[in-house]
Amino acid sequence: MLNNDNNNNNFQLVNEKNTFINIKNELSETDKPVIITSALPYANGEIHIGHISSTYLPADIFTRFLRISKQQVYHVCASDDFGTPIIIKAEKENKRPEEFVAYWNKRDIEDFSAIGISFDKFFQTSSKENQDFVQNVFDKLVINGHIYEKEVIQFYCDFDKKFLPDRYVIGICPYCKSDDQYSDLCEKCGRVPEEILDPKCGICGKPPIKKSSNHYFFKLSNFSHELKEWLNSNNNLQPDVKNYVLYWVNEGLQDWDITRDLEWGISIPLEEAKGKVFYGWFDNHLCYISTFNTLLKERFKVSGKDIWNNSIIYHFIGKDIIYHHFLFLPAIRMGINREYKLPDYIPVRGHLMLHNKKLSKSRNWYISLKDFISKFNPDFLRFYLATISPSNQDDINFDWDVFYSKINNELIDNIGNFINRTLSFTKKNFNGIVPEPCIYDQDDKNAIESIMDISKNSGKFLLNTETDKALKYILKFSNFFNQYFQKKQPWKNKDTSSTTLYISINAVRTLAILLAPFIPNSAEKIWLQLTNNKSNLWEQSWNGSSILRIEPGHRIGKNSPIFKKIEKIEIEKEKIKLGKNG
Ligand code: B3M
Ligand code: ZN
Repeated sequence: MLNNDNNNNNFQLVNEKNTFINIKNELSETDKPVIITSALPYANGEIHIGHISSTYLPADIFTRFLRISKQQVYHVCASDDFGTPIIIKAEKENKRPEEFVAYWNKRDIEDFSAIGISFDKFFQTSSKENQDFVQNVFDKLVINGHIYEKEVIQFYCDFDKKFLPDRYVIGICPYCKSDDQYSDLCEKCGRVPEEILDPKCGICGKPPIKKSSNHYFFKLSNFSHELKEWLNSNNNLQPDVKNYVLYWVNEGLQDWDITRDLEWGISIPLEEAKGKVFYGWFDNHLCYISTFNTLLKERFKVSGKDIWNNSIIYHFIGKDIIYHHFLFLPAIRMGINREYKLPDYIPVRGHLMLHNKKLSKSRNWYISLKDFISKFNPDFLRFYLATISPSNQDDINFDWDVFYSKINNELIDNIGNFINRTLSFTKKNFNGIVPEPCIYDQDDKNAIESIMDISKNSGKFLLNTETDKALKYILKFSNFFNQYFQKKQPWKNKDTSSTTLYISINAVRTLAILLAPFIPNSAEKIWLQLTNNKSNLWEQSWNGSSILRIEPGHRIGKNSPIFKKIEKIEIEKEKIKLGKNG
């Protein structure tokens, strides 16, 4: 890689184009735009660290990585505004549902931006644009013969005077016989029960009565064959997930009731369906598309459809909504003749446990994002979660002691220490000016080699949405440089210290770029201290990171430690607080 005739300081990179690993060339369909969606949070409560770990952080790291590698990328999301729980909670607070969801939509935006989740647009399923889009899709499904009307007997609570859809009927799953399951989703076996056994009203606990009502059904069963074909032919889907979705299809798919007798929802565009709205799971995933369309219209005054169909599509989700994303979502797109293409990737992530117990808002066993970031640097949460999250659906565990040691030992003692010692040494001994390198020995050559290789190695994993593996490489890189610095002892070896620092400063530059998707705020700080220039931040793309770009003579900015260590006492406080809830 390095054309170094002996130990002169005249080394050159052999033709940049050939030696660079052009990350973009490794993207299978290179220049296509990438559309990333994150599952929509319900607009009825605060975002907690479990949401961040299963969906928003993996999606955001991926988005930021593509952005700095100059890929055209759009990350969209929205609040999921409909559903009975929202109506009930709004009622309790004496608010109209519109007001209630507007509050949570705003809170979500604040919370997400506080932890650096960077959406291109965060919309609402109750937006006019989504309502129009959903009604239009329904009309097309009707024309294509995929909708039929049927009388259904529904649960109704005579005490609460409400039809009790979905989450408001609790009972025994007819498939796996687990009790205490929702009528629309068994959390034990992941299936959507046709009819739950031994039903109870989720509000008052009394057994509900049955009442009849006319509903509209989507003929999911029409799509078994096409779904199987799609699942079998899409090699980007996680094989384990694909296998049990195929198993569900082989068991036989039930048609899907997409109507609810409620006032709050997207109304069904048929005269005879007055007072009925769509089930939230009919409209929410369509909001991925309507949000993207709205974004394109706002940003470029163009329709989104062509770009959608010419893009690589990723839907990031948690594992409890596999059924909806692998069956309902594709079938509905098939039902409108794939006017909008199906996803290429559906990265599925597991749950986050808290000290080995399942998160639960009702038992107060969770950590809200707002609470977390009021006490700790938001990048600490991003770093910790990114190091422990595999690119599969295994559950992971949040543990305060592990958090403490990962941040203090890996992020700060390893990465922070290397950056700080390099920059402060330059300040003290070279007046803040990057020195002219002199001789290169084998260690120096190895160090340069590792700067050349790192973006290829970590970029490869990031492209595959394997964020934990990418981060491990970066930690190894930083560790290598700590050892290099230690071994070269620039404080003693005055004759070689300029080479050591020249190379180390360029390693810091590389670290700033590599870390940007993971810990964006801290990476900006590193960049600022290094370049003294905020305006051309990231003008160097990921592709260009494998090169010594900071030239001798450059004056670095003011430096101070990037991170502040966590005190043991802060962790003990959090553990005591948890202990009270557990
Ligand atoms: N609002 C949240 C969930 O069930 C649900 C996701 C919708 S994604 C289209 O986790
Ligand atoms: Zn009741």
